[in-house]
Amino acid sequence: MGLLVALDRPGGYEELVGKLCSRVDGFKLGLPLLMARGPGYAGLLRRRCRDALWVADLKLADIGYVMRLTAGLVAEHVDAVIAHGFVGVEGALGELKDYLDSLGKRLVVVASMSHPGAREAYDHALPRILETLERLRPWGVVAPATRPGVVGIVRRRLGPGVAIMSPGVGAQGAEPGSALCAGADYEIVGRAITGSGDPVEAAERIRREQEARLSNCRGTSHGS
Ligand code: O7M
Repeated sequence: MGLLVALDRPGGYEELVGKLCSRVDGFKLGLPLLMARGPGYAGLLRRRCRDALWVADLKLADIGYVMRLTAGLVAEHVDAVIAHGFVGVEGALGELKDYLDSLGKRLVVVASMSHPGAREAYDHALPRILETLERLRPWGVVAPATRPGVVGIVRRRLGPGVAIMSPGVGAQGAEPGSALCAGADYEIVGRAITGSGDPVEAAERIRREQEARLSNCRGTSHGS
């Protein structure tokens, strides 16, 4: 059971990361924050919480050459980098994965998204993206907590060896634990924690809700 906090809004997060460090599993750094503060800020935050999983959410979608250049700017400061799944393996995700492998870093690929517009194109592409993921075998995959059915499809297709992280819990309406019940390893939560008057209390409450829902669904469906 995992909780990743999305740090998106440009701002200072040193104190928050220190407070949340023992309560969450990792942090996902969004583009607005990385663009405003620069890639080195990821390293500065990381020093506040070394054992957490640190993910740069660049949502890369380009040719391999450019994705490697972009990922290379931040890779030394994080454990994993996120790219879009629709760009394909040859000349794109395959090159990025080889590059990150050579640095000892992990690739996380978006299978589908959490917002309603994902139904317009992304969901139609899911069968093809699953083929890409089967060939590529990235360390992690992003699938939407707002549509746990998609999380289940990804888990069944890729098996237990991939880390699934699911955004959409809280501000976008998904309940804590709903994606975990569908097979995700981590739920990504941004505003419900970072926008709360008491982020520590919010993170602890979400943890409790994840645990409650997970023990409930495991009890009723044996975790399937
Ligand atoms: O909890 P929120 O809604 O404040 O933030 C959600 C975070 O998850 C935010 O950082 C988004 O960029 C991210 N996200 C989505 O909301 N939907 C997606 O489909 C995918 C992501 C994501 O993390 O992609 C890697």
